[in-house]
Amino acid sequence: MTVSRTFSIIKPDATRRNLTGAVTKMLEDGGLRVVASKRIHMTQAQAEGFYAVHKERPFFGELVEFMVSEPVVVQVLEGENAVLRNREIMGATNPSDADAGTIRKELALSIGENTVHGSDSEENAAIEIAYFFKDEEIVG
Ligand code: DAT
Ligand code: MG
Repeated sequence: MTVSRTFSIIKPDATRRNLTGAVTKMLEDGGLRVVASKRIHMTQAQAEGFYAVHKERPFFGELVEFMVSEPVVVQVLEGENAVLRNREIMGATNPSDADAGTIRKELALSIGENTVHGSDSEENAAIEIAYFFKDEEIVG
């Protein structure tokens, strides 16, 4: 068994609707363990840096504006094939394309306000974890 880590954000649409616990329960029920967690209000610079890969996309401004609109909960998740497992639990980016039982199908409001972020590769997971957490904040 290969235990690995991924990075997750419970987005503003979820914190606003008091769904931090509901989202976390779906992650835990899916086999992932929260090994670091903090509630933060992202700055504009933090959000722009985090989503820099999308800066040429037409939705970039809207995405950054949304991510700084309310607090978020950033988390490090651990489990077997954590990156892939988390993407399965999250469901497709657009909630109308997501499978039943996934976080986005059950809880997301729209393609923009889609409740959770999850790293898309092991390499990006390491970069994203380091963007928000110091090593000593992660307790496995
Ligand atoms: P994911 O979050 O599933 O990895 P992504 O990396 O392609 O999706 O995009 C990052 C976020 O940007 C996504 O969670 C919501 C927003 N987004 C993506 N496509 C969008 C679109 N067509 N319109 C509005 N927001 C979009
Ligand atoms: Mg992505």
